[in-house]
Amino acid sequence: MEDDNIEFDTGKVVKIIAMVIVIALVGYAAFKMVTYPLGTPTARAGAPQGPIEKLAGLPAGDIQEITIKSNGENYQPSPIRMKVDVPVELTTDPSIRGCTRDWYSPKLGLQGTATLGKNIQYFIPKIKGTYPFSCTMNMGKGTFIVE
Ligand SMILES: [Cu+2]
Repeated sequence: MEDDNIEFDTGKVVKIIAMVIVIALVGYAAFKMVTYPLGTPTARAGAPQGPIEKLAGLPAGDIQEITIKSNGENYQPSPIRMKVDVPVELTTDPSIRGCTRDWYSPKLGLQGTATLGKNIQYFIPKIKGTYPFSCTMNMGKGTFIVE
């Protein structure tokens, strides 16, 4: 009689485990939506396509050298200006810290990472316009202006 209270109800245990799993999955999905409102970095890898022509290396002739820095919150300079149809040597400064190390601009078709060492990419901006970018969590912000 007394044992009834501590006996395992297998059906109940299975239900509780199933509930915990569902809650964990829903929580994870909600967390991902909050953390990566514009898609996970993996989903974006290779995804950004915009009005630029990516270059394999340092082009001959005129280039414009641009460095992205951070004031600890947003990207600097603000805005970052570049001339249309002139090759860009874009450096992501390794002094950028925290989550802002990873930035991307889906509209321009660019993303970058600030790591120790050189973080340089070459491209030609092809269409004038204003192209916002942000860290992967959409917190730190910056703006490219192609003019
Ligand atoms: Cu962030």
